[in-house]
Amino acid sequence: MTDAAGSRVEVSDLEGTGRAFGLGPVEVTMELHDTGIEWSVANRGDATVSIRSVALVYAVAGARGPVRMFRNGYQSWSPSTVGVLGVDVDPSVRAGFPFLQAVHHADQRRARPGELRSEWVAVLADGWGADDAAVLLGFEGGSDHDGTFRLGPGGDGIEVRVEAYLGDAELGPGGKRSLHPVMIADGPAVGASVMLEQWADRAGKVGGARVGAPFQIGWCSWYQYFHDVSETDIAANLALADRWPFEVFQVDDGYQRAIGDWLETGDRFPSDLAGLAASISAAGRTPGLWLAPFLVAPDSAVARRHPDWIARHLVDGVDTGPLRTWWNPAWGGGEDGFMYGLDTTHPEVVAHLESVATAVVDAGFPYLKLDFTFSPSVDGGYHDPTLTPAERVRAGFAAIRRGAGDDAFLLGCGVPLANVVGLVDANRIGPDVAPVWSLDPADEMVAGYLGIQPATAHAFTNTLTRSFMHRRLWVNDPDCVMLRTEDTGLTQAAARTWAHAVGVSGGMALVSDDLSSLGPDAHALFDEVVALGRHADADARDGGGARCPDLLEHPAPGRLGSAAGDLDADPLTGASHLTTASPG
Ligand code: 9PG
Repeated sequence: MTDAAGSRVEVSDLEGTGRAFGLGPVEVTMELHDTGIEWSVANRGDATVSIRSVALVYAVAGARGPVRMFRNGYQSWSPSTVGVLGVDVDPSVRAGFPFLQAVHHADQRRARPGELRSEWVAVLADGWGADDAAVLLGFEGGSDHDGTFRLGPGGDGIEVRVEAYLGDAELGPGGKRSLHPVMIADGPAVGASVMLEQWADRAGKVGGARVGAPFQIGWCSWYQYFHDVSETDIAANLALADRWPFEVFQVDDGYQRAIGDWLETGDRFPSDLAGLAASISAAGRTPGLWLAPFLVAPDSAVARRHPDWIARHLVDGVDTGPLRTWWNPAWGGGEDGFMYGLDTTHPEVVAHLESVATAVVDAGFPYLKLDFTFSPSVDGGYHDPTLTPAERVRAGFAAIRRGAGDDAFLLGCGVPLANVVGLVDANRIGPDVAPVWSLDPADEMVAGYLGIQPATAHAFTNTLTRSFMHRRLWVNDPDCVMLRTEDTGLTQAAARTWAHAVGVSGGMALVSDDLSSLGPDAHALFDEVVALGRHADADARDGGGARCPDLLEHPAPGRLGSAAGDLDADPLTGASHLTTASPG
């Protein structure tokens, strides 16, 4: 077998249509149109090749600069912000930490020095003026492979690489893969959000997006109880829920016996899953459950019984053991908190995921939060090496959808967003909130990656910059509002800013506080969030929805407008002003 791993097929300054060219046995065919690129890659040789990526490189001439890029992050928690070429640095360049890079980028390798990247879609603009020219580049899909745009120095000026990322997927002799077409559109920088909406409309249609779920109002256990949540906590909050408009009551991380053993509850939950769901249903709420379906703790029953279900860690092609895809000491697991990644290309794993999903729905949970789902995208040895990372992620989600049924509400989290259109109903679109607005640079845990750490400002930024995704690709989950007024580092003004952003966005409205700690002001604020949210979401269903008008004007924008109202915030301090529209 020829292993061309790492080789890049790149084309510079290709003109004309229908041209084919080869590099060794690999042949790329492209048609360039004014409105985009259609392309495919084929193996004309007689041995299997593995392909890391296929890239078309545009040389950009005459940019005055500074050149800006709206950088869409890879997965739910990945920051989505504007970067300036020559000023900002891809976080991987500072980190040099493939374990974390695998979580936040399609390609876990370091970016080139000076290069900025965006996943799935990007907007580029030259200069800082509102009327300056901008161009949108966007892959129409992400089900077959990821797509990365890289803006960097090259030749005498600037290069833009349009990269179909296949992650070393093998292509047999005579094999051919169509690549997702790339859409190209241009307009003034001030219209960046409009171009993104048009792209999302297209990608949603191509991907058969599920965009019809009802407006979501609920309670989630995570941001008050974290891993230590108990059945008593759930019961205490359920007992206080009568005065709240929650439809969903979602049990988050902490109920399970072990990561991977989802059907058994841990010691703090005397009831089994069916009993837990029954208590929530009896209180008139829809039971929701958190799972990290593609992770297994090394000492879980599933990992001990089925060591062959785990992806392998390869070093220069040599198997060095099970693939570790995440680390969380609070989960225990027997290896200092390292978790293994399930191999979603293995037919038995697919059957297992399907049966787990069926079992949790049958136990009474029609709402599933599927977390840490980037796991199958991590580089490693998989049972079927012909699948791309995107296809591995999607295979896992498809199994869960089959098992859970068409009526279940699936919420992706920590999910490579491009990979799951048409399978999920909703996706988390930002990092975790926390009882603090912003972090100090000294809080940075991994060089370059401060933006992924829990902080309300981080969630706020993505809620604005990814507002165009809502009801076009799925329902947006901005993360929970923070209503508490004690034991919090959030000022009341910042808590209101966040609540208003959630409302104006039209995304899911979830509370995650101990309800016994909340007074009339918290009730009033949440009522306001729900009213704003219903209004904005109804408009989104009609093709409108929230828009960030200053998307390209700052690294982190501060404005969000929708049918419900206009929010104007200072992302540095969390201060804001809301102008509400009359109720529609
Ligand atoms: C449960 C939590 C909650 C939360 C999810 C997710 O980068 N990180 O270290 C990181 C850790 C946890 C995390 C997100 C990122 O939280 O977003 O809502 O469900 O898991 O463990």
